[in-house]
Amino acid sequence: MDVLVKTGMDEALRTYIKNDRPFLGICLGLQLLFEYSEENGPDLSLVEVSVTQHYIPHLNGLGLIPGVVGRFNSSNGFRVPHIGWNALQIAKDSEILEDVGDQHVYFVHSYRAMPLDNNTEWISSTCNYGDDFIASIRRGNVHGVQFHPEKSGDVGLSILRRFLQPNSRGTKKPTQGKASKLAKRVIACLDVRTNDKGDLVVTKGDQYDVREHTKEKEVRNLGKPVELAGQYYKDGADEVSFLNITGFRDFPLGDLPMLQVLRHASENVFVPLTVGGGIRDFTDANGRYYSSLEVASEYFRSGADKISIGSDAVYAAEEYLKTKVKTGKSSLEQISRVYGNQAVVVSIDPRRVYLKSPGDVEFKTIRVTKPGPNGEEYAWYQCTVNGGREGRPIGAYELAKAVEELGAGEILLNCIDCDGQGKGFDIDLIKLISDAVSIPVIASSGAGAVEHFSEVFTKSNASAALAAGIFHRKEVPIQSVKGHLLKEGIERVTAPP
Ligand code: 1PR
Repeated sequence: MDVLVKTGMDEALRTYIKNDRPFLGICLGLQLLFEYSEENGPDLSLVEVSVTQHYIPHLNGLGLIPGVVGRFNSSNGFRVPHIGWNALQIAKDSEILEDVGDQHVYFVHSYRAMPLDNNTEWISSTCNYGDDFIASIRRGNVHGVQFHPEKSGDVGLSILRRFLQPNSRGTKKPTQGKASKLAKRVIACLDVRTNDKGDLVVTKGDQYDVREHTKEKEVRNLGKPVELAGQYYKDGADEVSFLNITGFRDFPLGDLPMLQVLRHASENVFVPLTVGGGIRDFTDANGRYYSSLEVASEYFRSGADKISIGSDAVYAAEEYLKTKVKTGKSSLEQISRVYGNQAVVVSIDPRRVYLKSPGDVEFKTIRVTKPGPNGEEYAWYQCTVNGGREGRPIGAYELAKAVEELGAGEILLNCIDCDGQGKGFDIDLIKLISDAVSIPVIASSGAGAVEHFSEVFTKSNASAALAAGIFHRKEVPIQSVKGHLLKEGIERVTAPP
């Protein structure tokens, strides 16, 4: 809205829409049609200077549709942001939604507008997430959708096609989507780094060791990042993550191949892309300073929908727990302030440390399901930085709660002990963290069979499960995971007809 007002586009848009010219607003593009939004209070001290110069404290919308865009209420047990695939309840004929039916579409947002008596005439569909909120509007040639058609796979592409080519719209009545819950997501993860020959490859470690156990100790090469991402999209992955695993030492903006990977992948992959690795403030060899916000912005511009912060989030959480002050200066706070917390994932790399007694450390301790090698019944999960190379004085539990307060929108929960072992997710850890926070948690590390996915979804509150090795080695296809979840009655993304 700030940019629209500054450039005079707000008035032009109002006139354009009132004249019933073709319009499709996506996510914020729908939200700005309402009267005003509660998002982004006037806390100017936390905003980048370039943004504050033109900052409007009370964010008015275009005021074309009655209603206020407010925050989801997380107190009723629903995790905020609302991230993932959900179904629509069609309220009226919208033409562009004709092919949706029972299929899920992808949402990622913390704010939404609600149906009111005086805006019902606009509403073409709603979605239920705790409450029924407005998922799309339509009046004449004016459309708006809260979800992301450009990230909703084939069904999303059909929505865009129907908008762009009105002649392709039929007279078919849209079929009603059946009531659905937010689907549990299945995510394919690509750990990416340069191998010893200088090629960017997808690699995969055992407990984070990505080198072959041969004399040469080469970096394991499991394929090319863009090709594999495209393959996983076709196979039905609900999201794809790229982790630039040597980003902690190689500056990502110097590592242009990673940006190119994102650009090329986003040309063919129409589900959300997350990228992580190396997001921090950096001064290059020529003394030029880059803020973490610049690094993240470059990733977003290259096609990422979410960025993931590892090491830098650990330092920020340690500082926050020590001082109890939110400085607004950490990469996590800056990026979530500018891009919204739904765009910021924190990747945690914990290692299990067994204990004889729960009082042995100052960190949150749990009673483990399986005792340790010396019969220990307790453990804590120590966070690490730099790809597991350095243990830090903070537990995964303390970190998760701190980063939620600092503005993380989601947690990617790895476990070094389980990584690449194929023996299942660390349910003790995932239960601990997913019960501790109200943002979505992605379970990661250890998937070896379809049953491991249903296990993690039934025994913990994880919102998504991520795997790498079994997909790269073609041991378990993504579709078998989804077929299994369907059989077990776990809500998962519906396949196209
Ligand atoms: O610290 O902000 O630069 O971020 C670095 C990122 O790179 C972090 O997200 C960190 O988890 C990741 N990373 C660093 N080193 C490694 C490594 O493997 N040597 N990969 C690494 C982490 C874990 C998962 C893996 C799952 C599933 N890999 O990404 O994909 O464990 O594997 P599985 O299904 O085969 O068990 P920063």
